[in-house]
Parts: sequence; C-alpha cells; structure tokens
Amino acid sequence: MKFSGSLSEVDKEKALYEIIGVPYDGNAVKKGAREGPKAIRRASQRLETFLWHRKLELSYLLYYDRGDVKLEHKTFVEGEGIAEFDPARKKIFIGGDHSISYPLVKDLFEHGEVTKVIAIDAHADFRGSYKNTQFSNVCVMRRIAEMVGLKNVVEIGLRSASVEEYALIKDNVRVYDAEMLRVKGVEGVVEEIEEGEEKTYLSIDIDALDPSIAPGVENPEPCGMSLESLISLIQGIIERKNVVTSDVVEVNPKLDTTNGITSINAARIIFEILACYWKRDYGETK
Ligand SMILES: [Mn+2]
Repeated sequence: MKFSGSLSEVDKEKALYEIIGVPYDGNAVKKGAREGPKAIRRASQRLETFLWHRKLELSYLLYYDRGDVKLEHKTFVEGEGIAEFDPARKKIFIGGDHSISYPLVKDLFEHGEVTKVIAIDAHADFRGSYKNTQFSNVCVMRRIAEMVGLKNVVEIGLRSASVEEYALIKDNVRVYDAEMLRVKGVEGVVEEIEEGEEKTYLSIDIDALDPSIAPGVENPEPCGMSLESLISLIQGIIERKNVVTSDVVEVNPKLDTTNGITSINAARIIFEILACYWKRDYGETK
C-alpha cells in the first residue's frame, strides 16, 4: 500500500517529492516502530487528500511513495549511511525509531546536501551512549551534532533530558523548549528562527506531541504540543528554512490506541509537510 495521494509507479518520474519508509527499530528498547511506515501509510488512506484548511488537493502535488529502503543492519549498528538518494527531490522519510535519522543525515551531510538539522522532539536525545550502543535512538542528536556541529543543530519542543545532557546542550545548542512554546507561542518562537537558504534536515519525533494525542510512542512525555501547534511550527520552519529532507519517527503501532490515532496524526503531519514543500517551491496553495 502506498501513501495516500502518491503517484502510481508508471508516473513516478513526474514526482517532485518522495516518501520513503525506514522500517527499523533495532535501536529502540520497546520494539514496534518498524511497523510505523506500514501503519502510517494505512492511516493516510483514512484521511481526505483534499486539505480543507488550504483548499488544496494533495494528489495534485506530484509525490511518489518509493516504498521502504532495503535495510542493512550495519547501517544502524555501525553508523553507516543508508544509501545515496537523488538530491533533486525533496523527501520525507517515515520511521522507524529515531536512530534512523543519523544514517540519513550522514549521507546527506557527506554529499553536501544538508548543513543544518532541526529536531522537534520531547527529548534532547543527547546521551553519549545507552545500553552499550552509541547509535541508540536516545543518542541520535548527539551523534548528529558531532557530525554537523553543535551550532548547526536546533531543538524545539524539549521537555526531557538528563542532567548530563542538559549540561552539554545548555550553552551549545539552540533550544526552544516546551515552556518557551507555551509562553511565546509558536509564532513567537518561529519569529526567532532566522531565515536562511542553507539546506536543512527537519526531524519530527512524534512524541513532541502530547501523549494524549500520540500515545503510540516508546517514551511518552507529559505536557506536550497540540497537533495544531506542531503543524503551525512545521509551516513556520519550512517558510523560513530551506528544508530539503524531513522525517517523522517513533510511531510505534504496537503501543497505539486500537483506532491508531498516533499513526493518523503522523499521516496528517506528512500531508502538511508535502503542502509546505509545495508552497515554498511554487507559492501556490491551490
Ligand atoms: Mn523523543
């Protein structure tokens, strides 16, 4: 099953954007995120591709769901890159646990296709190692920051870190935490994000949302964002930054409600990213 609104295989060369699944959860403690891409594709079929608030039919945007990447275990346990991807097309990767972001950023960074990384996440993910691996999902932003540079990382929505993680990031990483989002509002935070043309990777951990609307995650963290706020934040970031690749990670269908609300909200976020790419590239809303 393809993501809703995807071009069919015969028309795939027409695609402006690509969706790719990464069904991997080998670096999570509670398994299940490997089922994320399938569950989110299925959930996408339950939503209208006509985005009411934009009066935009998504299937006009020409995107292609390429299916899942072929996984090699060493990609994740040794921090290898995943594959080379056609940089001409903006992409959205569907996870998978958050560790998938590292090999993706690595490929793009080493090919000069990404210089900045913005993470929207409840957690800092800045541990040095966890359960005998440096590539755990709770270490992913540390590994990315070591590669691209601490000053090239922005974290938004944080409300959880260890004292050691906090000591490392407090003066070195630009953080807009959950409290700042609450006090300044999404608009206030977005205004502080400098506009720029640098190629940017946007990683969205679904646990940035409040667990009441995204319960299907390994590490639920209370006092999270509303979906409306997260969507406004994504809109603001893609307006101001040249986001060339995004991911949506940490949906664990095994921990979700029977109605799959976490997958539904993830699908909704992917719809929004596609619409934001389109608006930035073509300035059209219909
Ligand atoms: Mn997280």
